[in-house]
Amino acid sequence: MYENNNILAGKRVLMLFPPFFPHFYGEKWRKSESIFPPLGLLYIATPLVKAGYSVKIIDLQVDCLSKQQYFEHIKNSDFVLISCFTFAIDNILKIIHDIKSTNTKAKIICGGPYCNETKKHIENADYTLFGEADQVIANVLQLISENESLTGIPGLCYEENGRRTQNSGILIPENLDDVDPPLFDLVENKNYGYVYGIRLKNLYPLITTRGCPFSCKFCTFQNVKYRERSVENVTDEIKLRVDSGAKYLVICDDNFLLNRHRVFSIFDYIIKNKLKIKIIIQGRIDILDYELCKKMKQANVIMLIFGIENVNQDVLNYYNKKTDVEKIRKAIEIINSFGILTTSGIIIGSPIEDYAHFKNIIEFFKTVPQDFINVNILRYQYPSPLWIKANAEGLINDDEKFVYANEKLSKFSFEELLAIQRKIIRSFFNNPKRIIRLIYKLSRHFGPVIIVKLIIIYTSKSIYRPPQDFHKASGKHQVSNENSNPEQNQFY
Ligand code: B12
Ligand code: SF4
Repeated sequence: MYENNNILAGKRVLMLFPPFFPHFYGEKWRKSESIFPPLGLLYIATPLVKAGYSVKIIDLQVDCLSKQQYFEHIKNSDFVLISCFTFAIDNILKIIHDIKSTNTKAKIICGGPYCNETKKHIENADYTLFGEADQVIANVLQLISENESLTGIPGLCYEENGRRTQNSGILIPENLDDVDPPLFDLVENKNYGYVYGIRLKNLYPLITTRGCPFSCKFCTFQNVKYRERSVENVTDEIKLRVDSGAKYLVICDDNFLLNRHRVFSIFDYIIKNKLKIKIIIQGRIDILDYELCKKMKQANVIMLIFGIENVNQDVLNYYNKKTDVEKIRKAIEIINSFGILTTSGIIIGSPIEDYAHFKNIIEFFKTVPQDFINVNILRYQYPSPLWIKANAEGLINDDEKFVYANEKLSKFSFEELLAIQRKIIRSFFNNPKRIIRLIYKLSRHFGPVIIVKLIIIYTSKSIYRPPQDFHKASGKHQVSNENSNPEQNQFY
């Protein structure tokens, strides 16, 4: 049953990636088109496989399990490791309940972004481990197996003699070069690589830095020390992926484009070694200029994905984004001049935004050669600075760990913001020049077939998934239109 048994294989480790949607096995199971496998789990799988454990990864978003299969996996495990995302928390609690009622011997260990952000033990789990677990996980499993003391493991929370103990500190690897790369072999038969409904085969994610030196007010990722892998360590992994058949590489650091010298060195390696790989980069625009774009073009970068968040300077300042609108405009123009695709994430619904701000967003995108946008409604998520402020002001209750902007938190109801979101997206794509440019760029980078696929998807209106899908899963948000103002609705 376990794919990577070796002679040392002893204890069986089941790694679970829970989905956001309510039915995660059985007939009502709903597929999510995921771009990447769960990277955090793949990172911690490497040391466990190395130590001789039999490791199985189940991504409940992409693996369609019958009820029987789901419980079989649980029954046949000595350890169940769960990666915890906030949106999935209700499902995580259900999974823990299922494990406890099926396999009393299995030890449940939780970790991941939700745990790191909330610093809270997951109810009924045996252990919650805070921090980046790469260098400590094998040790934790060994100590548990041998019934040894766990007091030396920083950031581990567990029950001892009927009392909950939380060891002080958390472990994050200082030198990322000491961390083994993620073990993609464990998910090689699963279907990943979906972007806007289209599957790009042989697409791999790459993380070259961890942590972030910025402090955007809406972001939950605060005070995590910024660290870089060395150029050599990164290029070794790039080579490894290319050798194993990768066609696309998505660099999904929060801050890849931060250290100019390092970024140039990585691209120089790709160019010098004529690596046949198409690169997509996610990040900020801080160091972007003509020289860097030229280098990117030579290294076969085909798309840049930015969280620009807004194109109103007062909103950017409100979010503490530390960037300016003119810089954003210039960056998009330069990137476009090299034929590279751009996607930007926009957030609407801050307390200072009114219709004039939304009109500015629409006007801005009429004048810049941007190819795609994602428009998201501002999410107040614990423990972002915005959530903490709104909570202190009594606008969000302690148990509402994520709430979308609504009439209490902004000048608009959630429904009005949804309508504004649609309006911005429609206006963005209702632009023949943009569509022609998009068709040209897409067919150059991905071949003409992609255009047909995109047209089908776009006309069936599934090009973006409205955020209320998550609310259905979490049940936390009440949509209200009590404060709708018909006059203002003219905007829609
Ligand atoms: C790359 C990335 C993505 C990728 C890939 C995600 C994936 N499947 O792994 C894509 C673009 C697909 C993505 C999508 C989303 N993402 Co994302 N993403 C990131 C990003 C930038 C890096 C994640 C990463 O790989 N880090 C490197 C690995 C090594 O770190 P890690 O995942 O945290 O794992 C370490 C520890 O957490 C821990 N750990 C993890 N799991 C477990 C389990 C156990 C048992 C233990 C002990 C330890 C442990 O050890 C790991 C190794 O050190 C982070 C921000 C960040 N810098 O972390 C956001 C982040 C993880 N994403 C986030 C969100 C919200 C999303 C989306 C829901 C966005 C959306 N609205 O659609 C989706 C859904 C993801 C999904 N269902 O797969 C949030 C999560 C917040 C939260 N509390 O849940 C983050 C933190 C960004 C943020 N600040 O808001 N994301
Ligand atoms: S939004 Fe990005 S740049 Fe801003 S704090 Fe979060 S991770 Fe850092």
